[in-house]
Parts: sequence; C-alpha cells; structure tokens
Amino acid sequence: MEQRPVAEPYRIKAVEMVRMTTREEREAAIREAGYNTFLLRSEDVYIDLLTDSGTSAMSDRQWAALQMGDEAYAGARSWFRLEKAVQEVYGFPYVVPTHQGRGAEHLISRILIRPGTYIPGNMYFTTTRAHIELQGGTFVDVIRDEAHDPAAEVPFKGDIDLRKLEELIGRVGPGRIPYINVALTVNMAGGQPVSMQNLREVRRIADKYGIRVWFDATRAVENAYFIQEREPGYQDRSIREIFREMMSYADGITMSGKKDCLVNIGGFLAMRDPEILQKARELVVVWEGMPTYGGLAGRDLEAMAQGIYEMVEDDWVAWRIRQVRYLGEQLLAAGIPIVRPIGGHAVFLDAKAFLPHIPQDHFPAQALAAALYVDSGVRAMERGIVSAGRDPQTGDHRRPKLELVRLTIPRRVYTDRHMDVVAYSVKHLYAHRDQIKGLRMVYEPPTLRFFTARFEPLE
Ligand code: PM9
Repeated sequence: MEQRPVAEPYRIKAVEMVRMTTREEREAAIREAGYNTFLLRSEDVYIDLLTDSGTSAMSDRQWAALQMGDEAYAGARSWFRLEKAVQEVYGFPYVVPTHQGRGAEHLISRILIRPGTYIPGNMYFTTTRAHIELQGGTFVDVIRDEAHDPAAEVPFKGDIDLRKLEELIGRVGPGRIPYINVALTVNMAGGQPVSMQNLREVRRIADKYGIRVWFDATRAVENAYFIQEREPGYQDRSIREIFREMMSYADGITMSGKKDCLVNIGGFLAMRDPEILQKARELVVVWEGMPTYGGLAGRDLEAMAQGIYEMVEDDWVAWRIRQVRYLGEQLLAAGIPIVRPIGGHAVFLDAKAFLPHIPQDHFPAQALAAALYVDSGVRAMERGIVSAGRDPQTGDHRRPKLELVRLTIPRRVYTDRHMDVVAYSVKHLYAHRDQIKGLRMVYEPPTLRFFTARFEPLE
C-alpha cells in the first residue's frame, strides 16, 4: 500500500495574494535589476525563494504576542520574556538582543578579534567573514573536504575537520585564535549539519588549548533534526533536548532570529561569561540600543520569545525538512545536479554542472538565478563567486568550489503546490540550459557585493 501522506502541522488563517507576471514583464524587471535578484521588486516575484531570512509566517500566538509588546524604552517586560525564552530553550544565562544576526556578529567580533588573529570555522558565511575581516582577523576554513564537493553524500557534511583545526592551532598558536566559529547548519555548504560527536570533539580540543567555542546558531534547529534522524542514540530524544545538548558545547552564540526563531526581524548574542556580557552591553548601546531592546521594538522581542518556544516543536521541524526534501527529490529524480544530501533550509542547484559552458568568471549561478526568474517568476539567490567577494590581500575574485543557486524555503509560507511550480521551472530550464548565457559585472560595491552588484548579459 502507498505511504500514508503527512500534511502541514498548521492551518492557514490569513493569506497574501501574489501576482503572476508575463515573460515580457519579467525580462524588463530583471534588466532593470541589473540581473541581480536582490534588486527585483517583491511585487514582481511570484514565488520568493530568495531567502528564509525574515520571511517566515508568524503564528496566531506570535501575532497575539505582538499586541503584548511593552514599548518602554528601558526594562520592558518583553525583554525579560525574551531573556527567559533564551535561558530555557538555549540554556545560556546571558543575552544581548540585536536588530539581526550581523548585529550580534559585529559585537562579538569587536569584543574578541584583534588584528593578526585567526578564526577557524566550518566554511565562511558572508556577513560573518565580513565582520571578522573588518576587525583585522582572518577567517580560516576548517570544514571537512567533502563539504566543497556538491555530489559527496555524507551525513554530517558540515563537520569541522579536527586535523585541520589542530594544524591551524599548531601553526599560529592558541593565543592568536580568539574563538572557533561553528555554524549550525552550514548555509554555504547547502544547509549541511554538524554531528553531536563533532561538537563534543571541538569542545575537547578547545578546552585542551584554552580557546573559546562560539556557534552561529542561526539554523541550529534544523541541525538538531538531522542529529535526531542520523546520529546513533538520538532517535528517541526530542528536538528540544538535542538542541539543548548541542548548545551545551558552546561558550556563546550569535543568532539571527530571522531564521529559526520564526520572526521577521531580530537577533541576539548569548553567552556564559559575565565579562563578555559586560563588554557586549557597553557596545550594544553605541551600535544597536539599550541592552534591553538592542534595536528592536518591544513587540519584536515578544514575537521572537514566542517563536523560540515554537521552533523546537518536533512536528514543526520534521515538516520543515520534509518540505525542503519534497522539492529536492523532484529535481534529483529529473537528473538535475543539486547539492547532496538535501539540506535543512534550501535546495541548492549546482550551477557549474548545470551550465558547464559558462566559466566561473562569467557568473554561472548569477545567470541561472536570473534565468529562473525570467522563466517562472521564481526568485532564488546566487551563492557562488559573486557572494564570495574578493580576497582582501590580492584583490582578485575568490573562486569557491561551490557555485550554487539557492532555492530557499521560507518557513510556513508556501505549500507543496508552490514547490511543484518551482520544480517544473527548474526542469524546463535544464532542458534548455544551452540557451543561458554568462554575465559581466558592471557595478561592484566594495563589501558584500552580492547584495547590490549589477550585471549585463554577455553576447
Ligand atoms: N543569512 C541568508 O539569506 C540573510 C542575509 S545574507 C544573504 O542566508 C548565517 C549562517 C546566516 C545569516 C544570514 C547571518 C546574518 C549569519 N549567519 O541576516 O544579519 O545565514 O540576520 O544574519 C541570510 P542576519
């Protein structure tokens, strides 16, 4: 008998209408946007898979929580609610709110990084590395080799390569490593998880050399699901328990609440060390706001607190991963090159394999994202050479092995029917892939260029 179907663990209470455009309209829109999907107007997008960041649908309880926001300038009730949620679910005693994840990255980078220091991590993330470099630090990629190979089927492809980590410590000395940065999951590798065993080992090595461990916990809930699914001994543990154990191996975390926490804005820094707390409170007033609001309204703090309790519900997390797979498996069945295994928040098209006729310096992933938009109004994001930016030492492009287009699934927003539309469009493009041409960059901003760079098609 066929498998019993599972449905969304929620009902839809409010809807937002979206508009399908004509191909001519989309061709004009992408031209006007300089072939950069970040520069499109959202009204011209039919299915928006640009990012899962701040694009979640909030629950009725979160909307109710908004009404309870305490908008006092200082000491608001909503702040204490957020602090309690972080303490209860994440297990860190101290929290400093920020307007979003990069606000927290800014604070910890200013507190711990000095020129000439090294920050090892499991593959770079754009904003994280930008903040490391702005403080004069150097990011060193110590992820396992397979993470750079889109086709390598490894259950915990986000793991730190412990030998690479020890080699770096031996080479530069522990005193020049302010912290080890572990991303859960690894966004740029395809939403790939880190095993509990690896987190334990990283903690052990860090303790041996007296180095701090800092997690980028942005999508740690999805990481907890993969541990529950794949790591021996965790099948009978709840997501909330696994999540709490993961966090126990870190000295602190940076957090973009716009992902796991199911809110449209918000983030925080959480930690165990009262000295770091004090420094973070001193800095947050300069850059974000009082330590009891950190650039957020009281209602935002309330919504994030409520989201923190909802994000670790087992049915929700299982559904989330299942929907990402629903899309990915359709593409795999059609022989389309995607990053494997299918990750937690997105399906990543392997643009090098999809468009082998376009050299990396002609931006194949950027071109593919633009072509997808023109075909169906689906907006995706380039995660390749444009996102990687330039090497500050040489000034040349960084040329990552992974040249990807990310189809990122917002939380609780789209149905499987939307995924069918996306899958159809990707398959259609694949059948006509020889017609897609490379691009030339005509405007390049100095930092985080992918957000606002502009391109023109090559003839
Ligand atoms: N991630 C994303 O779309 C939004 C902006 S970058 C295109 O994937 C990690 C792992 C992230 C992340 C944002 C941030 C920064 C830190 N770490 O965007 O500042 O994926 O809240 O968080 C984005 P904020």
